[in-house]
Amino acid sequence: MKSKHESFLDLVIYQIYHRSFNDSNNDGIGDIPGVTEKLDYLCDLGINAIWLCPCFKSPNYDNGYDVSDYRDIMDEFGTFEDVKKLISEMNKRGMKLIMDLVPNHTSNEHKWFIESRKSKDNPYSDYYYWFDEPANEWRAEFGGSVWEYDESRKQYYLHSYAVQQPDLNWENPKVVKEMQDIIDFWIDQGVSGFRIDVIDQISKDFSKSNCFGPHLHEYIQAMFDREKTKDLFTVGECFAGSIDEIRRHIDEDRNELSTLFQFNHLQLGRENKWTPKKQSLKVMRDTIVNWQTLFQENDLLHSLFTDNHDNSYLVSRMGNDKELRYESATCMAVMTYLMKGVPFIYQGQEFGLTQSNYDDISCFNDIECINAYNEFIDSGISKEEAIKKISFGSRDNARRPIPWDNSKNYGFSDAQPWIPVHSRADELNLENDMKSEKSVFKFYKKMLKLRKDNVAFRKGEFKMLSSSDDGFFVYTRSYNGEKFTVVCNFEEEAKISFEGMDGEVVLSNYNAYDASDRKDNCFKPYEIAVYKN
Ligand code: TEU
Ligand code: CA
Repeated sequence: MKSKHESFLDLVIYQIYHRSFNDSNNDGIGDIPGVTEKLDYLCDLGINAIWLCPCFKSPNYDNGYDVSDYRDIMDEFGTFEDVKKLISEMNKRGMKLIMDLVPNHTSNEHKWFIESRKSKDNPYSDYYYWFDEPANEWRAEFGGSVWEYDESRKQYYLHSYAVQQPDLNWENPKVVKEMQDIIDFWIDQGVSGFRIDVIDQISKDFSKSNCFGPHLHEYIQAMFDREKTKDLFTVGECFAGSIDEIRRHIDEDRNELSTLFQFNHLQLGRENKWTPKKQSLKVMRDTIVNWQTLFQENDLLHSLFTDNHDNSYLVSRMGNDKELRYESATCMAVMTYLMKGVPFIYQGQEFGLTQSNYDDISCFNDIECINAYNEFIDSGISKEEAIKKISFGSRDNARRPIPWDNSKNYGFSDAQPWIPVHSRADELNLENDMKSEKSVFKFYKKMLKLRKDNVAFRKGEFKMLSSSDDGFFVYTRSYNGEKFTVVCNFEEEAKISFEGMDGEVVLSNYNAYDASDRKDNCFKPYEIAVYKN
């Protein structure tokens, strides 16, 4: 790895869905000053960068992923000055801000679309895809056809997501230029990088697929292969399936992206979006190890994450979020964040938040799950069955207000929050976690410190010692003679013995710091140990 990508291995990124993070002015909606208030908390945890979900002007059909002005801030979230203040407070603490760029689509309330729909020959007419007839049979991510008829222009436009999210036409050089200008505008405000929403979709082939089209890399380079963007950290949301495809996006010599998000491991623990499926951490291990090995062999920068704003917390799908919540949350953290790559921690994960449980559709807000619920009911599925599916799969599971403490509305806001709080907030709030003997937060903090203090965890070689038949996971990280052996046991108690396990225990989730205490090499359910060799 060259020095630029290698330096990104020092980042520890925290993803903030600010609508649900912290409400500073008590209107029930989390906001930018609310993020600023929590910077010291994040520093204490060991975070040095924030990925902030979209905070731009938006009518909020998809909670900010439908942008109506890329250069201004949504009123609910504060002002432009608030963002500048956030950046300057972050700079004081040596933290970097990664903004969320949404280049594939805008809001239908964006000025470009308002103009574009007026006629076939206005300056913005080719900013979107317009056809006289639907060009194909594609289905939109949030239900229905991707083609929507527009009465004023008397044509159909493309929307890969909601009707209110028309896809931009990147074949139009003016669109490319607009996006470059937006990127530059935010660089000038002091932003250090971007997470790029569905980057794989900006080029399409209407006869084949609406992602990975023929001009994709040309467009990515147009955005990021420029003098002004050369120091940015960029992570693309990208469903690349093969290592060759991944290499085309993040090979350092191609000047495209720094890294990308892989999603295979997030599909685990469920049959599909709405139906659970019991699966052991063994499958997760195999998936992680596969990518870890391929990225390492190809000298590519990997991203390490298990949670985000589009999925319920993984601890509930792949771990035990009841009796062994602390153990499984910490075990999954060690499996993930002591690997080689850039860690991304999603809000709430650091104190072991889980899936919520609601049985009334009025407790949900997200466009995807509301549309899906209506489709379930229309297809004859009972209300009980439909709500069970929504409760399991809704993205709102990751979007409930963060329960900070035991005060009113769990410290999120004095006002009624915009969406009902986490159904287990009485039990699972940060204050309780901090007071507990088994604090997930304190464990995360220790783990991140270990990563920070030891270059082996950041730059070191990864090697798996256990085999894929084992009900546990043992690996080493080594760099210039410095070496650590990491043991993660899964749900069944197991005898584990490998070279390297005689070293000093530097991290444990069972308080088993003295290796000589361990009887018969026995590891308890979800027990982890990290040995320094
Ligand atoms: O998500 C795109 C994406 O990958 C979807 O297919 C995702 O699986 C979706 O959440 C369905 O559950 C990105 C954003 O992360 C998401 O929040 C936005 O809604 C979407 O793009 C459209 O901008
Ligand atoms: Ca607010």
